[in-house]
This record gives sequence, C-alpha cells and structure tokens, in this order.
Amino acid sequence: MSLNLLKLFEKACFIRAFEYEIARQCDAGEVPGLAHLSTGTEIADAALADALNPTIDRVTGSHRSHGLALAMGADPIKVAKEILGRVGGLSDGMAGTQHLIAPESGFLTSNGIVGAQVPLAAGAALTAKTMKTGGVGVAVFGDGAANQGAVLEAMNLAVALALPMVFVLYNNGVAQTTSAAFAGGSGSFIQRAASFGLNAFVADGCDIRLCCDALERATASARAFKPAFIEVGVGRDDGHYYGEQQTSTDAENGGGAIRAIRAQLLADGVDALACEQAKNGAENLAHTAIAVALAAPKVGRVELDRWISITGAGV
Ligand SMILES: Cc1ncc(C[n+]2csc(CCOP(=O)(O)OP(=O)(O)O)c2C)c(N)n1
Ligand SMILES: [Mg+2]
Repeated sequence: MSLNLLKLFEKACFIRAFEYEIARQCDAGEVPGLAHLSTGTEIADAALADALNPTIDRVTGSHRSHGLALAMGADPIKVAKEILGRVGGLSDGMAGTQHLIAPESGFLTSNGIVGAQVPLAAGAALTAKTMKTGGVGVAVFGDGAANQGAVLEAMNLAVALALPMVFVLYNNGVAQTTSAAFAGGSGSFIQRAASFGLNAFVADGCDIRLCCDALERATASARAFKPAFIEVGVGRDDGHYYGEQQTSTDAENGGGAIRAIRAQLLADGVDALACEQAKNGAENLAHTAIAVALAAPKVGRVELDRWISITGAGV
C-alpha cells in the first residue's frame, strides 16, 4: 500500500481548520444547536476515507461526523451551509449538524441517536451483497454507542448474514461524561467483537501508517464477506460539544493527531515549508467554504413550508 502522507496531512488540517471556524461561528451565534466537533479524529477520518471507494462503499457516522463527511469528499460549502442552517445545505439547511447526508460521496448519513447509524450501515452492506456491487457498509460509532442494543444486534446480524461490513469504533474513552471503562462491562471491545465472530483489529488514531494499514485490512476482510471490527483510539479535543467546560478528557492531547502526522512527514524527509504550505492551503479552503456558506440566506418559514408540501410532513 503506498500512502500519500502529505495529502492525508492536508486533509486532516482541513478538517481541523473547518471545525475551529465552525467553533468561531458557534461563538457568533450562527450555529443553531450544539456542534460536536471532530477535533481529535482527523487522522482516523482521513485514513478511513483513504481505505474506501466512495462510488460503491457506504459510511454512516455518529453525531460527531463533520470530519468524516468532509474526509469522504462531501462538498464543504454544502456541509457548512447545513451546519449553519443555510439554504443550499446538504438537506437545504434543515437537518443540521448531526444529520449530514452526502450519498454521492459515499457518506450515507450521520445520526443524532447514539448507535442508530450502525444498523443503517448493516442495511447498506446487505444491499451491496444483494446487488453484488463489491462495496462495503461501514459504521463509525463511539465507545458509548458500542454498548447500545442495536449495535450488538447489528454485529450478530453481520456475522450471521456474512455481510461486507466494517464496524469502526472511535474510542475516545468517554461518552459525554461517562468513562468507557465504567460503562463497558467486559472491559475489552476487541474481545467482545471477536466473540461475535467479527475479524477484530486495533489501531492508534495518532499513527497514520498503522491506522491506514489496519483500516485497509479490515475493509479487505469485509469485502471478502468476513465482517470486521476495528477499534481506533482517538482524542476528543474540545469537549463533548463545543463550548462545554471540558472536564472529562485529556486536554493535553489536543492536536496530537495532527502533530503526529507532521512529525512522521518530517521524519520521512518532507521539508517543514511543504508542511506549512499544505496546512495554510487547507486552512484557506476551509475558511473560504464557511464564508461562502455564511453569505447564504438562513432557512426560514418559506423553505420549511416547501419541504412540508413535498414530504407531506405535518399534514
Ligand atoms: C439513544 C441516545 N441516548 C443518549 C443520547 C445523548 N447523547 C448524545 S451523544 C452521547 C454520548 C455518546 O458517546 P460516544 O458514543 O462515546 O461518542 P462520542 O461523543 O464520544 O464521540 C449521548 C449520551 C442520544 N443522543 N441518543
Ligand atoms: Mg466516546
């Protein structure tokens, strides 16, 4: 497997810059509701997207999925418009930060109900198998979601039906304020997955090479109808949602994933200037996307009524 580490670094920087610009817009009162930032999962998001083929693979994500949608290639202006409640967003600005939908980029949906995205990915995997597309269904979920009944049922179903599916656990060690160690009865997610019959892998979300390698092996297993599970250790750099007083995660780890990939690039002989240029370019793109989105009109009664007439909702 040949990796373009500089491109992955650029993508990770783009996600981080996008999220911090969203944070700025939260402060300015431009984001309706809470924003759960992807700061800490940038490397995992970029590595996962690298292992997938957006034309045939389908990913679902959690309430914390801005980074994953962007990594898969969702239009950043449309993502920003959706988060900012602007006309022209992925769902015309009416679904918001926790319900991003970009199937044309392989990003089936994110979901605000903890764990609910996982059986949806099993459905995508069943479709891929039935239609013989060669694709995989991938569910990304947190350590809190890992204890939800629907997630455990999906694991069993994936093995029973030999689905081309990958369960990707982003373990940041905490669900809102409940530690993974407290909530996980067995103590080991890997052992639990293996006992379901899943092909189980582990990866460090700060080590881009190991992360890409493990994700590649997990998706290859799923493509061969041996459903897989991978636990990726990630950070939660800015609290459960932006603006929350951060009490339950290691703030010293902030930006650790980005620092680690930069150090890897320098060790590979890429010069610091090239890294700086990649980072600056990514930041400019992120800032421009959000500025364009901000200029769009806010969703109002007219758009809502139009959707009600199309969907029949509220009738
Ligand atoms: C079914 C359900 N229960 C509770 C919540 C409230 N809630 C939102 S996010 C969250 C924590 C999820 O933790 P985890 O799965 O570890 O994801 P993380 O936030 O750490 O990325 C909770 C309890 C919810 N949205 N849905
Ligand atoms: Mg968590």
